Amino acid sequence: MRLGRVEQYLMDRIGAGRHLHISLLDPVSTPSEKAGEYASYIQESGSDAIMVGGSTVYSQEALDSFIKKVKEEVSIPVIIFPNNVQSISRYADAIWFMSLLNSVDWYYIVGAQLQGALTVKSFNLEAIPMGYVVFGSESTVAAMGRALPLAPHSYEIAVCYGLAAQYLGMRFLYLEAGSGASRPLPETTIRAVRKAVDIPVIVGGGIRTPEDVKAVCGAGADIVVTGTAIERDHRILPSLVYAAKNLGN
Ligand code: 1GP
Repeated sequence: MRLGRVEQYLMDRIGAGRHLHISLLDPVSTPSEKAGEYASYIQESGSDAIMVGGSTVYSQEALDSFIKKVKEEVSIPVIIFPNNVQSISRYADAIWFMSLLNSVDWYYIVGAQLQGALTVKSFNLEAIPMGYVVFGSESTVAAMGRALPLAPHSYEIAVCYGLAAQYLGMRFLYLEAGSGASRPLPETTIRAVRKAVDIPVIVGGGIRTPEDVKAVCGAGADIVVTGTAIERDHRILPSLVYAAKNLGN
């Protein structure tokens, strides 16, 4: 099977033994007129890609306009991180085609996916299959996605979800502590999942400092995602990227 351009780009970098850093821009909390400027800064800081999305994105029109501004400024891949069917834009390079595995609601496991599938196809958008597992009960994503969130230290269950994602053919696994979480996922959980699964592991939520990045990557995350840290003070970004890139596997 031939991988899409963005997936190949990610896999080449992971295959070269690198830890990737991806910056998350939430179009609801990022002023639209700043989209291009922020994107350009993210690329200059060395991030490997930009994810665009958030739990409360509600307008495809606004998302289109946001992504167009981002794309005008950068050459790194722009990947949609969708919360629902309105988060599909023809202007992105790819979309995480994701299933919220620990939702109790059919809609977030496969319903939104079947409703969005023809739109993804008609936009000729690269779909990258991903299993998404949410931890911590206080996050917006847990509430919006009707998740039965895992306790951060529940590594045994996280391993089972990770294996299930892999055996179902998903090609990435995202361990989500929730945007704005007070701390990143515990290293024990990341390490146990990394050890058990063969697909790349993405970790996000609550990663604020270079020390957090080192801990998460050291425990085995192939990709770290940060959003809130940059929103609070963008000057932290180069040091987060540096921490990921200078920690060999
Ligand atoms: C959210 O994991 C991402 O889906 C990023 O979380 O905003 O806490 O960096 P933060």
